[in-house]
Amino acid sequence: MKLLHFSDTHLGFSEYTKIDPASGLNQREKDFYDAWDQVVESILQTRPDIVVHAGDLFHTPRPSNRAIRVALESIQKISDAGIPFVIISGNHETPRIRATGSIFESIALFENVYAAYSSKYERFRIKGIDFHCLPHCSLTEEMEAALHAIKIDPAAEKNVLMTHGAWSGKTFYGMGEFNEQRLPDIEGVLGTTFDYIALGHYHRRVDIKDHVCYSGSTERTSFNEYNSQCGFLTIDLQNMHKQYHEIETRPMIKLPPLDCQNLTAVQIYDKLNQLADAGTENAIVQLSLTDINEHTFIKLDSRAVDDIFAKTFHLEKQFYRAEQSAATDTKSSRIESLPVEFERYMATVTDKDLDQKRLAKLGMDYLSQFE
Ligand SMILES: [Mn+2]
Repeated sequence: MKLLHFSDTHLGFSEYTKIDPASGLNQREKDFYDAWDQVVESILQTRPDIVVHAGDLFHTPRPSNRAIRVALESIQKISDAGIPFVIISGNHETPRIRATGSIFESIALFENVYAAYSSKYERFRIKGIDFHCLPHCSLTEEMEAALHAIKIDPAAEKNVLMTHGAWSGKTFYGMGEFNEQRLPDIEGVLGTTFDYIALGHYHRRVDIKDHVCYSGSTERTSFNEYNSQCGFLTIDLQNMHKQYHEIETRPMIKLPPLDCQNLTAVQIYDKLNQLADAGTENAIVQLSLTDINEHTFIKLDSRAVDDIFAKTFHLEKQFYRAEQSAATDTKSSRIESLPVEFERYMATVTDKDLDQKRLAKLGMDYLSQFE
């Protein structure tokens, strides 16, 4: 019994201003469709027994007509091929207001498609296997309720859990998004073991345990993912043999910071020419020049740097003057989602007169109400 697990396809994502001349589409938007097409191709060619998508099919709750067409056309093909397709909604496509309705209502109309998108637990039995689905829930209480609604039927041959969120064990697998869902060790909470847990949300391919896996995304939505692979997983549920299949995507490169101390502008251009020649063609590139002395800084021509990297797809430049570099050497801090920041703050509160537990709970409740 072969499962194909993919996630976080973010159809409809677009960035930068480059247009694909043939289609007139934003080129980054097209990159995401191309990545999706590669997975769909593979599904139709290798014909896994069941396909699971662990959320963030679309980048937004109201995807563009084009994004909808790309998704429906492919899902129609998978449906016509008789391959069951199980999908849950992620935080990116779940509407904040229920009255908006979900695009998944349309997807669920296809034969062989099983979609869970109503902020509650749903279970589908396909080919003897139970798929326990926990889609993104808008409220923490809904997630709690969904989690405790999970029921194992002894008649099922195998049990697969699908969910979308940030696994929070020793490591926190978050994306730093405001509305992301924190997932506890679900097996620990329920005292149940699943044959496989298909996770979505975290864009890197990670095994939490041998049978608890993030497949990662099929394209990169930010520089945080510059060194991650893009692709999908196949899992044989009989022998738990897993295989990761990388797909071809636009390279995203974070060049090592160039220390410009004691360099003249001309020397900097020389170094940049070498860097640009080392495989930055068609790539999204982040470049940072540090410790530029005042004199050089004035002479440095931003357009000349652009010209050196003319063959890149997109160049993101950061120039730091000598004193600025010193300032940025101080401990960098990253702002996470509000609940994470609140927890961090609570960990620093040492006032003995406070009921810490109660305060933490109250705070979390307010935050989730606000969300
Ligand atoms: Mn995502």
